[in-house]
Amino acid sequence: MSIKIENATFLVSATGPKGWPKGRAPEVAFAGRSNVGKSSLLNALVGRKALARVSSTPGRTRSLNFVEVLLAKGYPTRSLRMVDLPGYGYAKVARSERQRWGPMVESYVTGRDDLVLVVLVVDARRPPSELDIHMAAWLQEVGRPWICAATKLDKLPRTKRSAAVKQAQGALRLADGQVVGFSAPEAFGRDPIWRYVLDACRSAQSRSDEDFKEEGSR
Ligand SMILES: Nc1nc2c(ncn2[C@@H]2O[C@H](COP(=O)(O)OP(=O)(O)OP(=O)(O)O)[C@@H](O)[C@H]2O)c(=O)[nH]1
Ligand SMILES: [Mg+2]
Repeated sequence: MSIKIENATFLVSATGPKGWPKGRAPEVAFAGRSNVGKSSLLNALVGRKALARVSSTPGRTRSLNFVEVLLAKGYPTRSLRMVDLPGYGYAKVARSERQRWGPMVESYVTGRDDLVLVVLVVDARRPPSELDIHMAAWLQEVGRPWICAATKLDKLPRTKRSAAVKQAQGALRLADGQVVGFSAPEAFGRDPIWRYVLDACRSAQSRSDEDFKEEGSR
């Protein structure tokens, strides 16, 4: 499967619920440590170089950045949004900035009705950090569907890649296949992530169709 995207555009940058886009569409959010490669992963998924800003300075993404993605005709979900979340764990970000991170991400992940999937991005070259494990446990606790992308896999020799993915899977307590090995420059890992994204959109859609039917029959 190679996803066919008709268009992808930067929508809006928001620091709180008032700035979140109006109008319903399934959303997929990318969470993870600062500088791990969230924005690069988002860009690689939609096949665009600079929709979400990538930088050499960690902690660059400081608000929620919404990207609108329109898929080609024939997909059950044509329109969805991808949300680049600010990264955690960067010590040099001012304390005041770090204090804003919690509520900004927390209110979105717990309160956004249209959030159908969170992709937790970790660095394939090292074991998930305490903060990553904490984040995973929190996603589990709030009951959001989530998967993990172990990125920068191109920086590991081929012989070490599957062990790195397995290590992340164990540390984050995920099932087989739920950690996807990824590389932005080599663009691998795109297909399995898209499969999760489309599945999540589809199950959210059928849930909301059922709610609709139930409302009608009441
Ligand atoms: N080799 C390699 N480098 C990558 C990959 N993904 C990201 N990078 C590099 O890692 C750095 C950080 O990437 P970003 O995508 O800006 O990371 P981020 O998680 O969005 O960072 P913040 O927004 O600061 O939290 C950049 O220099 C990227 O070019 C990858 O898959 N492989
Ligand atoms: Mg970023």
